[in-house]
Amino acid sequence: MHASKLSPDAQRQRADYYERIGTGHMTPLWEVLGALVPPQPRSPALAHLWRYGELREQVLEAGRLISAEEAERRVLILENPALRGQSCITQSLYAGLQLIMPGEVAPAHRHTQSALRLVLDGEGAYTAVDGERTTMRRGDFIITPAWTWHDHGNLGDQPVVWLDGLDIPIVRFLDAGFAERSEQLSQVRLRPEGDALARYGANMVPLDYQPRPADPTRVFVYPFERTRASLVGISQGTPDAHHGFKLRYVNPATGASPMPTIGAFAQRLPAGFETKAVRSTDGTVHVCLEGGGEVRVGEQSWRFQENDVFVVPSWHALQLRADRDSVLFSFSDRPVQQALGLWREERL
Ligand code: 1HN
Repeated sequence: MHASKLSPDAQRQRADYYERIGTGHMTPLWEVLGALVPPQPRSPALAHLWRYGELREQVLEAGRLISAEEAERRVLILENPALRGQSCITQSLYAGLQLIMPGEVAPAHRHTQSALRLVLDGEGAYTAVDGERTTMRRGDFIITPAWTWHDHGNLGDQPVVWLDGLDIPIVRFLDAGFAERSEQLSQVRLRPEGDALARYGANMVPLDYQPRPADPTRVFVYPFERTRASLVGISQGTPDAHHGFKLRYVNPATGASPMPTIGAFAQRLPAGFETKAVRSTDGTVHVCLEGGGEVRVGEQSWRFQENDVFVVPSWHALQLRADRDSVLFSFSDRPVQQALGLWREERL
C-alpha cells in the first residue's frame, strides 16, 4: 500500500472492515502485497556455521543415551537459528548429523522424501539401498531416492558419523509424504556390492534401460576417490573466479541432478584462492571435506575446517577463501528451482 495519511475516522472504518471480512476468513491483499511479492528474496533463514569439533562430542553423547534401533535414526538435526522448531536448515531442506555405533543397525524403511548422505567420520559402516549395500567411506556421496528401501549398519569398531540432507520441507509443503517400515530389520541382499556403479556409473547402461527425465539415478554412491580425482584433474586448468574448480553431481544416464529435488556439488579451492562474491536463489548447505579457510556471507564471516558445516541462505552473497588446498561439498534445491524457471545467480 502506498503511504498516505488517513484520518482517524477512515482508519477506524478500515480496521472495522478488516475485522468484519476476517470473520468470513478473508483479508485485504493491499496490506500484505509488498511482503508477498518482494522485489528480491528476503529469506528468513540465517547464515550459520556448525563446528564439527563440537558436533562430534554432542552426537557421541547421543550414542550413550539411545540406540540406533530405538531411535530408528540417531540424528541431531541442524536447525537454522532463525527457523527453530521447524527441523530445517533452509526453507526447503533438512540437514542432520547421524551416528551409528559399532554393531548397530538402523532399520529398513522407505519414504517419499529423498535423502543424501555425506560420510564424515569413522569407517566400517554401510548403507543398503533397494537390496544393495555400499561401504561408507569418508567423503562418499550416497543417495536414497524417494521410495527406495534403505537401512544402515556398522560392522566395524568405530563410531561412524555422516551428514544427512533431505527434502523434508519440500515434501511437507506439498503434503505428499508417505513412509513405511520394512518387516526386515536389514534388507536381504539382492545384488553384490558395486553392482549399480558397474551397471549405471561407467558411461554405460543396461540395454533395456530407458530412464524418464525426472527419474533418480540408479547410481547410489559417488565414491569420494573419483570425485577428488576429477577435481584434481580439472585443477590443471583455470579456476572460475566465483566458484574455483567446481562440478555438479549428475545422473549419468540423463545429465540431470542425481535426485529431482536436491542438487549436489563438489568444489576444489587451491591454497590461497579467494572466490569473488556470488549469490544465488538456492539456499545451500556446505561441508568442508579437506583443508580450511574462511567463509564470508554478507557481512558475517567464519573460519572453517574439516567437517564443519555451514549454510548460506538464498540471495546472500558468498565468498570463500582457502588457506590450504580445500575440497567442499554442497547441496541445495537448485534442480527444483531450475525445473520451475526460478533459479537465478548473480556474480558480483
Ligand atoms: C531418514 O530416513 C534417515 O534413512 C535420516 O538415515 C534422517 C530424517 C527424517 C526422516 C527420515 C536415514 C531422516 C530420515
